[in-house]
Amino acid sequence: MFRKILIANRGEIAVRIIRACRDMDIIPVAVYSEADVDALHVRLADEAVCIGPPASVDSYLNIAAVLAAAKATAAEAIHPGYGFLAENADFARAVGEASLKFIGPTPDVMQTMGSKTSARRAAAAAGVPVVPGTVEPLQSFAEAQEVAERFGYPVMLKASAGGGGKGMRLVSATEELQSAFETAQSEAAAAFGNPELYLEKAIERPRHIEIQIFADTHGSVVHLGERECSIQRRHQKVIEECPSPIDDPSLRIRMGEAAVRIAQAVGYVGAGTVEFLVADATREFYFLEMNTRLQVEHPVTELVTGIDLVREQITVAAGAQLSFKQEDVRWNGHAIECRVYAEDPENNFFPSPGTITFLQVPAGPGIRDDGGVRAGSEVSIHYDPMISKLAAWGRNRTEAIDRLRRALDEYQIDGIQTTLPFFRRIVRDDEFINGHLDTGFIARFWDRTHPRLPDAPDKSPRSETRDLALIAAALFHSQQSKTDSLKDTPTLSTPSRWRMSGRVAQLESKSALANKPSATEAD
Ligand code: MV4
Repeated sequence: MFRKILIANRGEIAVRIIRACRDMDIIPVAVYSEADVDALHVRLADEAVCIGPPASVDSYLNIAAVLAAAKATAAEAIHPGYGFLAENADFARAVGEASLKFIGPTPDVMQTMGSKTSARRAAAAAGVPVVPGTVEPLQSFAEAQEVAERFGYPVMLKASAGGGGKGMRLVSATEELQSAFETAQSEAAAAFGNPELYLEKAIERPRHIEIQIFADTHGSVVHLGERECSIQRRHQKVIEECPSPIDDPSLRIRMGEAAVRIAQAVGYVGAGTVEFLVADATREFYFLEMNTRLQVEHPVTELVTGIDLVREQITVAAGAQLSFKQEDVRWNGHAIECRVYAEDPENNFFPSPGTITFLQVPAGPGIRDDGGVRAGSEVSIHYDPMISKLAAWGRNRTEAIDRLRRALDEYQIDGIQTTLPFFRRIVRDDEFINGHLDTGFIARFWDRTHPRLPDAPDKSPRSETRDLALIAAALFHSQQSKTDSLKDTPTLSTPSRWRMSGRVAQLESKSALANKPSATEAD
């Protein structure tokens, strides 16, 4: 077993990996940029090495600096976390060449699954349904035209070197194809240095469901069930849950076995995730892509299966067998995770950097917060603005939602804007509560909760200004009702609706006793 592991990452995932090291009596070594000198993961590690200036390219993406830090601290292994160098085959190769252990799959497998076309080819070879479309990159627009006619519109143009929805184009009719083809090509070239595209039949209103798999170096490949990831905003997952509200054991087995077949076919080792699109009505599923890293949303699988995925990654990298067989895996209860971002939901989710002046993290029955910040933390513009993930476990989905609601109401982060108010509304939304999820949920939710009056300008004041204005309105209203006490005027206990820059806001008293109005957007 390793004595010392270097974590080539920052924020909440670095803290998460440090915790697994602590549980295993392994010395955690942190790396940090000059912007992270006071970061939580630096404070929690035994040793910490500054690897460069704030910009990621000069620090967390700086392979030479990370390897030098590992050498300087005599770390035997490197855990890449997710993002940054986690799926960089050159990095995984360089780690091996430096006689260190990369905690993850081999560079070759990482490379194979990193190309969307070679991943589709591997899936098809393993007998796993892929979305109908081209397996090889398109050689010309003429070929795209011919294939689109053959599969029938709508079709999806995708970048071979892409993923996560970047460079993806939905084409609904033949007259749109040429411009979509040309823009997708130039976007793919700009984003990935590779203009190659492939084309698929578009699956309409799909669910995005992924399967967690785990393989050791002794031939054992196991699936740990699914995660529902359909609640996304601009291809960023927002809320993930395990199991999927579909909760269909036969679908879980069929998708799980398909994911295991792919992992076996490519000689996968470590934690991996196979992403599928699921057509809700027919329950047909199609391979999308495979992620060769631990995912952000791994906690919901851990909460339901009781398995520590980071611990298993470390023991498997050290050559041990998986601590469980397929028949040992049990799914107990339901878990839902919200990704808490330093973004302002009322300002088009623009990043909201700044200093956290007050932090109250929820706890209690069934609550887990994987955070990477503390009071005083500087949320900087250099890195992804995700500051924590809040997960709630319950015996069933209803209890998980109730606990998540309680925890979100308890959560308090001052000094920056966050997506917490956005989640507080989602967990009260009927469509969400009913579990009718597909990749269009957020768009529909946003339209429902931000009805734009016909003549309304689309700009709304920043959230705290809006809240202050609404509270002022409520106080004015309550003063009015006092002065007109003789008249039969509605009190605050009966909801009153106020228009604020074209948005309809509902004022209701939080409780008769407090008679302190809460100002929330109308759901
Ligand atoms: C699709 C699709 C429908 N049909 N491919 C999105 C990113 C990457 N994981 C692949 N994705 C999709 N590929 C076909 N043939 C739907 C998605 C998709 C999606 C599309 C639009 C808006 C949000 C989405 C969320 C998840 C998946």
